[in-house]
Amino acid sequence: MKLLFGNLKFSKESVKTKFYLFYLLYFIVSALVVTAVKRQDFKTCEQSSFCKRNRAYADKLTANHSLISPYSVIQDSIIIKDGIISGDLINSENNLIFIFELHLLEIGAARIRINEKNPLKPRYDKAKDWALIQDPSYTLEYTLIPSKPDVTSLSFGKERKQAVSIYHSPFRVEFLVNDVPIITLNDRGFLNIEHLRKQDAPGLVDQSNSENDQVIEDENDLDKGLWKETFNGKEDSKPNGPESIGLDISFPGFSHVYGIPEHASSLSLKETRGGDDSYSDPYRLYNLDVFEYEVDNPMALYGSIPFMMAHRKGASAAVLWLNAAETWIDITKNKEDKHRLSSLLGFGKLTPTSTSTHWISESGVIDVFAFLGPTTSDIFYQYGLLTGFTALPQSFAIAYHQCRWNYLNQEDVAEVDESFDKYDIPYDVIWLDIEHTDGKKYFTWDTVKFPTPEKMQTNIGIKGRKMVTIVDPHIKIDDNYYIYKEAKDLDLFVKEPDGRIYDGWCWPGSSSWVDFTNPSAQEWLIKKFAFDQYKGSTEHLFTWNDMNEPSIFSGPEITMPKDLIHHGGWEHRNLHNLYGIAYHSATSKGLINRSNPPRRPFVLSRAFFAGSQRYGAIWTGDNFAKWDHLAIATPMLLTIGISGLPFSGADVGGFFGNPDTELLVRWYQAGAFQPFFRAHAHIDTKRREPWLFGDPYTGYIRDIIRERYALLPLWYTLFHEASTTGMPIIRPMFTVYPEDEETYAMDDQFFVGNSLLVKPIVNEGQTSTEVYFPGNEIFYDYFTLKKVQGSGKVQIEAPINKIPVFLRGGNIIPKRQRIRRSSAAMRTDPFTLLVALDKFGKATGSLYLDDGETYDYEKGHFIHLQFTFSKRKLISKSLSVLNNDENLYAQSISSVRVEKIIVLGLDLKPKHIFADCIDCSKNSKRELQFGLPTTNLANAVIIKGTDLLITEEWVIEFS
Ligand code: NBV
Repeated sequence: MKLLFGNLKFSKESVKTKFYLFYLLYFIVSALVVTAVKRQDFKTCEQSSFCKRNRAYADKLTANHSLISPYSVIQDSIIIKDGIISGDLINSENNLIFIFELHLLEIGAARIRINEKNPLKPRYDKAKDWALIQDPSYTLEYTLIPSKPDVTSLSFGKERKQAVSIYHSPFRVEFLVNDVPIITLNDRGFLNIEHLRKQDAPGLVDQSNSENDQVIEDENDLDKGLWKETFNGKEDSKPNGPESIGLDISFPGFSHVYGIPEHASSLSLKETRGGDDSYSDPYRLYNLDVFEYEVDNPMALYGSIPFMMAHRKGASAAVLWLNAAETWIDITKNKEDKHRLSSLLGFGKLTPTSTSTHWISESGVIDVFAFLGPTTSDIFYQYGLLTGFTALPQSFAIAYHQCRWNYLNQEDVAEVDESFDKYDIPYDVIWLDIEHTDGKKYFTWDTVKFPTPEKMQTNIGIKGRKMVTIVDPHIKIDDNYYIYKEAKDLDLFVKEPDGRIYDGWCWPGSSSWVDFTNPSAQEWLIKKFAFDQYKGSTEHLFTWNDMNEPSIFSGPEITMPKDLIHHGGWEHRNLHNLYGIAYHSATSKGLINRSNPPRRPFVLSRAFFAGSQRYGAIWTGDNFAKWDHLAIATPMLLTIGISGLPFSGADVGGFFGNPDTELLVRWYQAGAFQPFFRAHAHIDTKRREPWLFGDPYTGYIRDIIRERYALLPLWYTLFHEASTTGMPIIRPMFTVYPEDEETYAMDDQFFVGNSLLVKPIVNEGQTSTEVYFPGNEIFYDYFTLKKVQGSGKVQIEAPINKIPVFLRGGNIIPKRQRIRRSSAAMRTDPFTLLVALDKFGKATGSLYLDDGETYDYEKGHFIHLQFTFSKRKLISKSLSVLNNDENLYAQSISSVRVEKIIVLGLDLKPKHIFADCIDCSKNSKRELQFGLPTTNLANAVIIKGTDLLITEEWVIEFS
């Protein structure tokens, strides 16, 4: 406790002191006593007045089929021009007019925007400025389809396979692919835009609520919270009154929807109204620091990506609900055949399930993107073109990270660093949490514990290792703290409605929060990372952004009051979910700019939004050292990955509590197959560095960390793929087997890329597990290289030293098998190719490599190889220019060899193996030595000690 609160100083004002003491006590008690989420700290839909109103509106329409949406297109208002269809809508209940625009986009998507035509004042519309990389271009490839007078239909895309129909009255939009509807908007009539109004405007308030009078018994209840809302004694002044938006989005014929992270929930999203296994609350998107979060829960967590994907046989579709205010999403599934689907999809008499979703946001405009696929990879690409692909990280960032709250001092850091060498365990990054600072003043050092930070970083830097320090967004109110002083003088802080700087409570005590949505604040923070500004920082130092939801101990729901004011006069309620990305973005740019020429940044953030993938990695926050938290990490990370943010991980070992040895070993095994691989622990937990457990456990941990290092070439190649195509790095089964319905809800096993099937063991005492091997394909045990017998569900042995991992026939994966102390030490190590043949004797794979640090790859300094095995020939071809004098990277590794090739599954054993170069004049055909191990079932051929260069194109023939 002393460590936690030792540096807190109290305000002189006694009232304030009492207030702070209350929170201090509250957090001490929370930390010590409570072992479960405090639900009462966080709102339910019922307690969030706009959510309640919109749910009630939906209930009214659902209960009474004669009621229809009051929104319709005003006759003759539709204009079609340059890929935009626009028109006016009228709400017949209050005669208010709205404008809608439908943009047909070049990327194979469409966008619908709806706003008030004459709002009292502008509604917030800036989420797009943070989420999108640019305003997407409209396609001119479209054709008007003749239809009834009250329907406007167009087909679009090069082959006109996509179509949209706008039904005028009631207003409804339907997207079709190959004439089959895949997304419909306002199908159920839940469109609801609470127009901006004056509180005393006669009739207006009543009018908005008259909509609810048939179903809601206590009408007054819905009036509550229109102009003022109180939660847990904290008042939201709501000067703008009600301003929510709601819309239903249906996916006809789809029984599974995915996405909308972050929730500790399953991959295939659950029903939130009426289903058998239903949650009672909608999924909530509101970036929150939920202390000791529970699994299997739709409660909001640290990040929000309002992206949802639907998938069924033959089709995938997705939507992005571009809104950064508090958002709730209800999900229902129904078996009614309202959509002509049975015949269209060839279901015969079977009625397909459809999924209907209801999106409710507190403020802003309706801005929805519909991605029309038709495949999941098309959607990943379309979404990436819109919000940006993940930034290619430095290579150290995908290796192993060692963290704890906190490494105590420089000696501790040195000892941990040396112990990794002593116990022969590779690691790349050591992390320092909040205790490294002088009184939680970020960008400073506790000079007693860390007197020579530069020296400390150099000491680990010379081993090729890095350090990360935490930089949180709460800024201690202290005129002697240069960061506070500068931000105050530059007028960068978030304000109270009355114009005073907001003063809240966080780790340093009284704190203020910089408004990173202000461009001047972005500019300012970027500069703070310059080496001469952040004293004690070196090129070996990288950054961790925590608490950026933002987490505020004294705030409502442990976050920022919604009526605080940001740049441009916008209330916090409009942009809450952007605070984290705005902070992450400036931090990441700061790290890029501090070096000349620029270097790739590494910034881990806890809060995120659509587009955060451009700035770095995220993690799933404060999990528990419990088996169910280990289990939930897989669906959580898969969900985040398919929502455009592939670089994510969960604290290995579990943040709270002490894992027993078995749990820790299992967690390392799972973590080694997460894109971001970091062990972390709460300050009150026992030390748990890998060597503290003794053999055989330390050995098991060592083995799996080493395996991660051996597979770094595969991981890096997958990061490159993600950064150019949007493909997730770890992939749900349904994205790899889109036609296999068995996989649609599967979230306890997954693929790394398309080649490694992983099933983490997540139950105590478990030593075998059922793995699903789809598609009648060949799989090989990754560790023993033996062929898996059988397909479908197969029982697999999984003793404590083994995580079930399988290599899928048809794939070639690159590895580096020399054991080193860090990834940097592997830079010029030779490669091993693991070739796993499918039943046709074929396989493909690739390898992407560059310097792993700079942006030189943008200028052609990289190698990208394509490996193919077919007709008993293995060919390595380059997808880029290798021999160019200007490819400095290729030059720098020109002596690196492929030293070993293992081929699994050859039908006939080879008698001779010859290697030759491709397209080269020299006569270089030579015979290679090989071995034929007899002990395994996979007909393995092992070629060792080859002289094949990684920077040459070559062919190997198995005769
Ligand atoms: O900075 C301390 C911790 C950090 O270790 C953790 O990873 C974050 O998620 N931080 C939260 C604040 C305190 C949590 C109880």
